[in-house]
Amino acid sequence: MTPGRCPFSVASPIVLASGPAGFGTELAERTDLSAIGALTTKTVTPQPREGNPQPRLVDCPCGMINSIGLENPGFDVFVERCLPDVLSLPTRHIISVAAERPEELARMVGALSAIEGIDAIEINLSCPNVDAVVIGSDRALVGRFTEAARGATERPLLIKLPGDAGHVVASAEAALDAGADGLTLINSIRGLRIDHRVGRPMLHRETGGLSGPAILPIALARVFEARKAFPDALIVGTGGVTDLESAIEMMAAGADLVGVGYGMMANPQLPTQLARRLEAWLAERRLDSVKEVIGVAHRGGFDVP
Ligand code: RRO
Repeated sequence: MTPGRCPFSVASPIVLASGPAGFGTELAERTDLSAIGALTTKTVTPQPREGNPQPRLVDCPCGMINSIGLENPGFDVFVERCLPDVLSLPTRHIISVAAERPEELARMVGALSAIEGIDAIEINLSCPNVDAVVIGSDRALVGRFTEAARGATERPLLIKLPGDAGHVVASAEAALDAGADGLTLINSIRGLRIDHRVGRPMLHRETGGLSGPAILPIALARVFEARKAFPDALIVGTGGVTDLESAIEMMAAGADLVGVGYGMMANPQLPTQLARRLEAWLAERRLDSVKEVIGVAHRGGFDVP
């Protein structure tokens, strides 16, 4: 199927969000990736990064906070040693990259552009675990980074923006004006937990990114606002989707594709289960296509007898 504005066909609108699935190879041993729409790889950066010191994961009611800190082997090692395995996985491949400078971003995107089998490139401008300014919160920076990436590839380009920093529709407009094909909304939301017994932050880095059902309403609002402002943009809605109902909500808000991240950490089978349940639900409701669901909240909802 080709949901909404997606430039390539997918087995399902359910996709794996960047992060928890890593580069997908371990997950592939435990679940059928051909049933899901796409795998988005963990973000890679120009240089290798060790990530933040432990502890860097903490539970929350309705979610968790991570401060992984962009741990990755670096772009060159990723391309040489990991990417061939990623591209052999039986699903669509969205490769996530981040950089501190537009020139570095252009180098990575240009190199990816020359490799067959990459279906889209996601530019992560919204990692909450960096000391520098979150690029996605500043529309001028979003424009500059998107322009650099656009100049280096003709592949579908997604810009991943934060849900909680700056004016998301303004940043989205800057990305689309600079030539992005679509938006991934949203990243995790900056959060904090304190160990009440000792009165200190529970994560070594203090704050981190909150994900899980706790952020679903925030993600829905950003997707809804972006869909209203940009009827033709491809939107990947990510944030707190853990069941069929929340996946339908995300599509109704305007998402063409629905990213699952947190939900697959507890249950690696969740994305394939969701893909199956969505298909069964569409058949049960006698909906011919997911296009009838995507953005339905902007069109007065379903005709419910
Ligand atoms: O690695 C991380 O700390 C991280 C990244 Br790159 C991101 O985009 N979102 C997140 O919650 N954690």
